[in-house]
Amino acid sequence: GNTEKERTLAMIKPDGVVGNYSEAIRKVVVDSGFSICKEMTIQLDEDRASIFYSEHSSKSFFSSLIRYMTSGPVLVMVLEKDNAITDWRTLIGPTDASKAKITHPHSIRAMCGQDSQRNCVHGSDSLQSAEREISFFFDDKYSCETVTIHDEL
Ligand code: DGI
Repeated sequence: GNTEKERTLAMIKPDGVVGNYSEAIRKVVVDSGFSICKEMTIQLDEDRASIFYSEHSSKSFFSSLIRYMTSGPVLVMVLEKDNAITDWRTLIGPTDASKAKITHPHSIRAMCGQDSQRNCVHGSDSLQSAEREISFFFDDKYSCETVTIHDEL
């Protein structure tokens, strides 16, 4: 039969890109068994950042979040592996990077984030979010060649 691996959207946020963490993060990604299917560096504008984070539009931190997310380029990646969504969320650690440094010292956010806003990386939080966020950045849905494993047994 065919086994579909799972995909998630990972993003290195402006503080991560500017702080030169992209290579270190890519190494963690690959060492943790993810395939990087797609990768793109992009400068978000206010409209696009607002749509990406629309679920937070009523929050007090929204305008600050959009200013931060548009302050420089981001690196978006489609990652693929079994259980990619949950495993990437586990690797990046809790939202507040200052807390992550204490509770999850080996997480990516502990490595390169600073606080609850400047937390260096993003990861989709559900299958539904992953599908929305991947198609938000990438239109070629079937371009990841490693997506299907043809089991011989
Ligand atoms: O899925 P996460 O990124 O871990 O967290 P989330 O979906 O709750 O929030 C999305 C982003 O919004 C988060 O990565 C940074 C920002 N954010 C969340 N909570 C706060 C925040 N920004 C500020 N300034 N203050 C917050 O409390």
